[in-house]
Amino acid sequence: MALEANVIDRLAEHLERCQLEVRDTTKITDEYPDLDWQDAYAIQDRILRRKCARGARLVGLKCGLTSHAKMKQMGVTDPVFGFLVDEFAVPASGKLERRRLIHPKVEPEIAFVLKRQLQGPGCHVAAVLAATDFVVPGIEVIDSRYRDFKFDLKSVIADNTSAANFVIGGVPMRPDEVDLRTLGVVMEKNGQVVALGAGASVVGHPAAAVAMLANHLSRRGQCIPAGALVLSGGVTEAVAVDAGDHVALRVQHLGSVSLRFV
Ligand code: OOG
Ligand code: MG
Repeated sequence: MALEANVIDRLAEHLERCQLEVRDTTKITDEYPDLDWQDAYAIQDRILRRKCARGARLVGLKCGLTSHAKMKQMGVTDPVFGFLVDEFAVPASGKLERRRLIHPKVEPEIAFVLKRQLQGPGCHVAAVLAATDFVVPGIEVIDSRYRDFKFDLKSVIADNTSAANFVIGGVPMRPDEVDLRTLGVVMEKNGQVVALGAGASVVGHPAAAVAMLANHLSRRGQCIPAGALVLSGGVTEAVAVDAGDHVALRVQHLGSVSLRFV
């Protein structure tokens, strides 16, 4: 760790306030260029602790920047991982208030719900499939707290990988009922197709992203707990949204899920 504990606390408080007060900020590596990977995840952990202290519940985890489309869009090279709490969840076909977000974007995701915990190191696609109860379509709403959505990997990790909201829905399927690599994904905004892809866009197989998450956590002495919801990462580029927009995601065999920005 390169930063003092009090600096970690201060940066966590700053980033979380930006989220709660709906304002953007410069990226934290501008002020702390020596910030290391451990510091970045420590800041994220402090944000989670702040939320839990106020009564939030950890409900899942997310993988980010797991597709080439997303890496290219954001100008980065490696996946990142974040947390999901209950207050991020939006009911299926529900509404989200635009004024609570800085500059929201939506992305299509394949979500996993685990029936058994996943422990790395050495976690792989088959272990993920064996531990998965079901998969469902999900729309993630990301909202970087950084100005103009511009960041580097350490800054975005500290900012809980831009997590803001998510909605899951459609038809839950067991992982042996579908081929997750060839699943077609269609996202529409106001009835127009805005993003198209297939499961394999996510590191070759969406379950491989979940395995990467388990292996990442094992380096920090953690695992993915049973019952966790895991977003495997945007299949396509994220699409900007505004008040009045209706977003629908259709995933082959898994039905559809939607939300509206008001
Ligand atoms: C970082 C979060 C990326 C995904 O699915 O790739 C992410 C960002 O693009 O702001 O959630
Ligand atoms: Mg995402």
